[in-house]
Formats: sequence, C-alpha cells, structure tokens
Amino acid sequence: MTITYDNFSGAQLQAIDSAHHLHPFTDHKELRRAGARMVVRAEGPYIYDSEGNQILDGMAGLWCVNVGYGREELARAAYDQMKELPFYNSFFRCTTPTPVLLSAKLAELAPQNVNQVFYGSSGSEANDTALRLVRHYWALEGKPTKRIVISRRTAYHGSSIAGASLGGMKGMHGQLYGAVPDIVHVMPPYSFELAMPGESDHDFGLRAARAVEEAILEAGADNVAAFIGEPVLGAGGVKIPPASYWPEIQRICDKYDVLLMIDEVITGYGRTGAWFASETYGIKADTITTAKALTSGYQPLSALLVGDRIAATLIDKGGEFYHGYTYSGHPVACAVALKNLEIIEREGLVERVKNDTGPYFASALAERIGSHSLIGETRAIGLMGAVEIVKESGTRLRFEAGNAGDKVRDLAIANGLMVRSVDDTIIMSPPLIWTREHVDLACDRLAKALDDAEAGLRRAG
Ligand code: PXG
Repeated sequence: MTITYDNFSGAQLQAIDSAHHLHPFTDHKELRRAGARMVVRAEGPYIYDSEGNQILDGMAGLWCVNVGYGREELARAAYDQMKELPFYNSFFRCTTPTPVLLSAKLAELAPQNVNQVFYGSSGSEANDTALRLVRHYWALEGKPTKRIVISRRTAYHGSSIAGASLGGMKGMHGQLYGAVPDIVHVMPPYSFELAMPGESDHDFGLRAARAVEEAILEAGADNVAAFIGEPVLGAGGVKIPPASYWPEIQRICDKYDVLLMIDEVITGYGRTGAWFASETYGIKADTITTAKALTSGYQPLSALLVGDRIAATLIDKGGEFYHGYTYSGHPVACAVALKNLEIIEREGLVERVKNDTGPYFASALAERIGSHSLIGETRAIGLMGAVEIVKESGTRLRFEAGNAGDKVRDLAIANGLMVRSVDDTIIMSPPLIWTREHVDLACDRLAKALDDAEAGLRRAG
C-alpha cells in the first residue's frame, strides 16, 4: 500500500522535492536523478517510508530521537506551551518560565562545575557561541593573545562558518573560502587506521593526545585559548578513543592553561550510558555543547553549558555580551526539552544503556558482526557503534573501489535497518529505547546486508 500525505502521493511529493528543495550535504544533480526517500511517519523505534516500508531506525533520526518516535507527552508539552505562550524573547531583561526551569534542570544534570546555560536552536549555533565565549574570556582576563583553538581532523562541529572551521572535515574546509582564523587541527584518536603496527591501544591514545601538546608548544601556550573535541568523534565515524586519551588531554590542557570545549551534541543526554560523556571519560569541561537529544529532536534546541570559570569572568567583568539568537530560550522548545528529560529519567534510559543495552550492543556487534568475513573491527560505547568494512577480516585492507560503505548501507536499508556510512565505516546510533530484541534484529539485518554485499564487493575489488 502506498501511504499518502494529505492529498499527495509519495511519488508526487518526491517530484516536488526534486523541483524545489535543496537538501543538506547532498549532490543535488544526483539526488534529482534518483529521488529522495520519503519518510512519512514513525512510531517507537521504526520509521515508515512512502512505499510502506518499515525500517528499524539505527540512527535515531540523526543521532537525536533518543526517546523514540510517537511520544504523546512531547506533542502535548508543545501544544500546551504554544497555547499559553508560543514565543517571547529572552533579550532586554525578559525571560519566560520554561527556559528558566530547563536551566535549573541542566545545571543539576551537568557536571558539578557547570551551572550556566546559553540557548540556541542548533549545535552549530551553540559552537559559535562557545568559540566567541572562550576567546572573549581570555580577552577579559587580560590575555587577548590566547585565541587559537586546537581541534582534530575528521571532527564535526557543525556547518555554520564557525562550526565548519572548528570541524576537521576536509570537504567542508575546501568550500569555506576563508575559514575562521586561528584554528588548527591535529590527528584524531582513531586507532583502527592510525595506530602503528604493534602499538598498544594505551600507547596510541597517549601519542594522539600528545599531538595536542605539540600543537600547543608550536603555537606557544600564550596563544592557545582552548582545545575542542567530541568525547567520541561521531559523524567522523564513531571513533572511540583509547582509555588513555582523555586523561592525557586533561593533563595537557591543565598544564598549559588551555580551556576544554567538549562537544556533546551527539554524546549528551545518555548516548554513552551517562548523562554526559564528560562523566564517562572523567573530563572537566569548561564548555559543553549540547543539542539533538536535549529534545529528542522533537524541537530544534541547543544548550551550551558553561562552566563556572568562564561564567564567573563573563558575569563579573564582561559587561554586555553582544551575542544571542531570536530563538535563544524558545519557550516551546524548552517545554519539550523539560518533558523529554523527564521521560529519560522516569524510564531509566541512561541506566539501561549503561548496564544492559550498551554492553549487549557491544558484544552483539563483536560476536555476530565481527565474525563476518568483511569486517575489520567492531566497536561501541553505550548505544553508539561502528563496524569497519575491509577486504580481509581482521585486517585494515580496504576495497579499492572505496564505496563499500555506501553499498552496505543501501543494502542494510533495503533489509529494513537505517544506518549511516562514513567512507567504509558503518555507524549506528539508535534510540535509547532499544531493547536487546532490537539489537538482535539490527544485527540480523546488518549481517544479511553484509552477505548480500559481499559477492559484488569482491567482484569490484
Ligand atoms: N557538533 C556535533 C558533535 C555534531 O554531531 C553539530 C555539532 C552541529 O549540530 P547542528 O544541530 O547544527 O547540525 C553536530 C551535528 C552526520 C551528521 O552525517 C551529523 C550531524 C549533523 C548532520 C549530519 O552524521 N551532527
């Protein structure tokens, strides 16, 4: 059965989409040739397309729908708030109740030294705020030369000019035509490709962290404002750092008085089995960027969580901070966030990921996917995971054609599992409501996709 939306068929909507809609991160000519998949509704852990296919959503929308789809309570929270007060701004000494209450809740959930919140509508906006804030902090402290931010290659920090500049995506930098100055990029902690033969995970983690120290020494600590990093590199391919990495980064940043900007747009609100991955890795952050799962994607909202050190200077010495967005502290988005956090708490989703589904997901990937002849490595933390596609299992040898990831992804979707591919890495970040049964189903479908892909990949070489 073809599901219709209002009076349009899926095919009609696709045609109109091709005529007028410029999609993000898309080769438009290619999309117009092929047409877009039309997702028309969703329930719990499943999405449904206009062809009537039910697909298990291994990506939680886009790393965000942590409480799953079809939550009446979230719709109700938005509806009630829209009726009461759909919008009022937070400028000019005004405020509204929901961002106030959400700020208190976030201060309660955040690490101890983090107690202030600045709102935006996206992760990109929040990182723009973070960048302005750390540089402003040093200027207010009488150290205006501390401007450089150190980041990592393959990091993703958003798509605004500041976000793309902070990020380490080569293709994006190629189209910046003038990045924000004073941002440098070092190696990411990606042992699967970057560890040397025989190098232990521990030693590799230290080496990757010391690339940050080298960058600080090269620039001069007096010129370095901050290090920015995702606790686990997400869009770059779920690159999980060795246990030795973050403690060494912390030591280095403390030693040279370099602030720590932690980007938890993906890892925030339970993804790694803690409210924030900063806790998972014992990181003492000066700023924590969050968005996505703050509302489980039901409303666009970001919250930059600001540590006491920066906040004290900003408040005591800063005067007016000339920065903010119309929708900073949007009352409806904040109402939905409050209800979403309540659901996560009430259903114990963070604990479930930590104690049950997270460990189960890691072992299921390792045992049931890791044994496949196309797999070089599987890794997971909480409910985010990756599998590396290679020519020979247990090696790093890639297929020359370079599109194995896309092929397996397409076959996974055809088999009823939504995943993402990053080069030849398949990544997953499912809703936190997944049970062991959903993990099993995902493994069945991914294994089938690998089987379906194998002959073609080997033929192409
Ligand atoms: N930081 C991180 C760590 C992110 O993952 C952003 C910032 C930017 O957030 P906004 O809300 O401005 O998009 C993100 C976003 C992908 C993909 O392909 C990932 C993101 C966005 C779009 C696509 O995996 N992450």
